[in-house]
Amino acid sequence: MRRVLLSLFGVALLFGAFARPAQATIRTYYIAADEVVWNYAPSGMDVITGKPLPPLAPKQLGWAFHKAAYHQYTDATFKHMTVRPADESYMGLFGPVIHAEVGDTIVIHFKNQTRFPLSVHAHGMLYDKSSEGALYQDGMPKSTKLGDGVPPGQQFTYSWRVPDRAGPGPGDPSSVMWMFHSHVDEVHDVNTGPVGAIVITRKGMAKPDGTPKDVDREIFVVFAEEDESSSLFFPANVADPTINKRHVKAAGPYLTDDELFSINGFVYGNMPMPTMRLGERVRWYVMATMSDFDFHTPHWHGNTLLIDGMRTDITDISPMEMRVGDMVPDAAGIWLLHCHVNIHLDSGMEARYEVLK
Ligand SMILES: [Cu+2]
Repeated sequence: MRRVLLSLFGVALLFGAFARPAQATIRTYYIAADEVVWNYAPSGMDVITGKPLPPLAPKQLGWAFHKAAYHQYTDATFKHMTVRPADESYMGLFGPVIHAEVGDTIVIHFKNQTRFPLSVHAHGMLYDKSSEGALYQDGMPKSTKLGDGVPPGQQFTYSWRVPDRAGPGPGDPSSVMWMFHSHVDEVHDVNTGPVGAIVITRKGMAKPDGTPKDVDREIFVVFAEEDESSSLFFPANVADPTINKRHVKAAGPYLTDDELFSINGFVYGNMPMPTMRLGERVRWYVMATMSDFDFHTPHWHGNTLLIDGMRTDITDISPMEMRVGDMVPDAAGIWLLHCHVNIHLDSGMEARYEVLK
């Protein structure tokens, strides 16, 4: 009898240990997809050379287009957009950035404020089929598919868990980046614009806001060959005389010269400069989107980085590839950051960053 009681006591202790609530944080974000008119070269200049932009190609609509972007909002009313600080204006079309620590759960309240069905599909996270945000025949009942294509004006809540395998691996620094984007009609959705980032910090390495403790400044850059003739807005852009001022005729897809080799939605140095200070621990999150040939070789002038444990000032990214690089700048000044693929560089895939004293 005594032995039975003891084992029951043991089972109770064990149960207690497992039933103790985990130290997990729920990170809640309100994100809408909004329609914007986006100008890739708002200064109207080639800021790198100080000269005018190159002349429009014969079938180029212009430098500005109707696009969609994800925006963060303060609450469930989706009335107040979260104000992006001035020092993050360089992020342009890209964002928002979600931060979480391994063990957390991320909840995204999504509202589609555009005219097209769109979704939020996350890379790297652990989710149920209903939170995948990708539309295809996956054997699931229709009742689970609302998040795979949220109709205009409607909302959906995605829930993603952040287990170890969503966080940094043994060779990674204290945080890794994943992307999220719309995946109803993936090729067209991504060229329409909405793409954001998720930073996952190693367990025990996150500040309360989820950013890594051993980093002073995080910088995000997306190298994207934006094919505007693959955008969902393509017919609307062609038909809009404020966008298509020269009335370029385009009867079907791929009939314009609108492939913009952009960084965060900017070409020819129009990206506002991200700034950092000498000696700061700067973490660069770099990725490519997808297009006909979204292979890029970002090159940082002036300073070096540690990527995959190796020292470099250049890296390579394939379509939708994501990379993390750590820089401790020791050279002050304004420095070029550009793609080393010649045709991309010639087409304006260049920006600058500034290291302050
Ligand atoms: Cu490139």
